[in-house]
Amino acid sequence: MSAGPAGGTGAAAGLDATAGRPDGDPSPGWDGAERAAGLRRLAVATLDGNWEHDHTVPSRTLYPHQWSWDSAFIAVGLAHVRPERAWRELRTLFAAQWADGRVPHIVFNPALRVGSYFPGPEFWDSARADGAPASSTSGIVQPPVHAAAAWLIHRRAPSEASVRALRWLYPRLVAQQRYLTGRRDVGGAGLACLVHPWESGLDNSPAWDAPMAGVPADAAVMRAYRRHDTAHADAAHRPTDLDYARYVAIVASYREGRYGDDGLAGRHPFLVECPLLNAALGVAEQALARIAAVVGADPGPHRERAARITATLVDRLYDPTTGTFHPRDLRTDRLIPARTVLGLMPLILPDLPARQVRAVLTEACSPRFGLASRMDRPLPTHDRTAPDFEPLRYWRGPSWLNTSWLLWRGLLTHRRPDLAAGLRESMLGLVARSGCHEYFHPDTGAGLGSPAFSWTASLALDALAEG
Ligand code: 9WN
Repeated sequence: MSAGPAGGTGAAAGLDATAGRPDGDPSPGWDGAERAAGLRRLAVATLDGNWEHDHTVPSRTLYPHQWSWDSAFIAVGLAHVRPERAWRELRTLFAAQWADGRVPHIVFNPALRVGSYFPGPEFWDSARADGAPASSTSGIVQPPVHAAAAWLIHRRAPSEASVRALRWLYPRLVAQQRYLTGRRDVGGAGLACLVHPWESGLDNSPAWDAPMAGVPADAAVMRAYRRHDTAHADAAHRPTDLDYARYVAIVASYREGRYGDDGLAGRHPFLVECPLLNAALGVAEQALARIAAVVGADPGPHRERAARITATLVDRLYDPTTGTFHPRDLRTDRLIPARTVLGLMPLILPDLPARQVRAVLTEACSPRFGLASRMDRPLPTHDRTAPDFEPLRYWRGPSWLNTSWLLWRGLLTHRRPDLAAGLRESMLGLVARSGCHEYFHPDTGAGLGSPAFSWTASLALDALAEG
């Protein structure tokens, strides 16, 4: 393996970065400084346009509230251009943290009219749950990428203000971890489980087809609701009405128990351990160890927990016969066979054992995902060779910048500058050609979904700066 990633920042540029970059200038090597500057202008304008007094909306049309993991990705990009806003983004999100430590996947903006998103605050009805915050939120979570984001922001420009921000965030990030590894350890092995496909962030991934098939629901239920997404995006690209009926049924079941986690194993219709959510959990402990050292807390327990999470992830979610990671369906206690981009995500773990690093790289570079130092097509979200690969439908094939960015950070961590450079070039090329779209056609690179999507803008900024 090569000695360090392009740009020479070594393992420092992974999600557990140990050193920041000295400046915010885009890499002059990226296809000409002018092109990089144009991209940067577009990204900043997109983020500014989506700023909403104390947070950034993922998209003004499709997603007009605040989303949890979006905010973490957004903050990473904002750190390069609007550092104060990066901290504000995280503070606003964590101000809506529940008493049990869960960070809700949506924080609703009370100023918006009823019906501006489905399912909205009236559907989630968080006010009836114990320990919910004063603001209306959803009751489920998303992958905990926030501690890593906070660390990247601080490393980007360490200052008194960033140390203050870390001090405020640290106990909240610890509580978030405690919730996920405590109440959400339904399998009892030390990993967190998803109670809804939305918690994965890759909502409609083929990985969820098998567990979703067991959720009793009837598409006709959706006649009682008004879907907001299909009014703003092509219905053929979005989940079906039957998918939505199941999404709604799973929320209804969780809401019935007021979002309590006791006894989930016996009563909840969807329980899955996900490689991405748990890899994020491990990286969060690595980041917390570094943050602890800055705020005067003990990094030791975080390091120990990080090592345990990685070992358990390998033990429970790695399949030596396929050579990749798979989600585990806790209702059947079986690995889900679909080979999706989720299987590559544990590469973000700096302590992933060499055998699994090799396996993930082999999988990523196979025709299934096409990772290469010169990529001819963008990284898809599902195995291109699978019969259920769909180039247009949500998370079932198209390319998203966040999954590419996570893999890119993993490649930097594991010192593969050749592959990291190829992926970065592919990511930036997509945005330069098609704009800050929500996602991209995995063959042509055409922009799909929302045209002014925040994390596409922010992660492009981050990739530009780390070149
Ligand atoms: C449901 C906001 C979110 C992202 C998810 C993405 C999509 C919502 C939806 O948009 O999910 O949470 O309505 O489809 O799948 O990853 O956080 O951008």
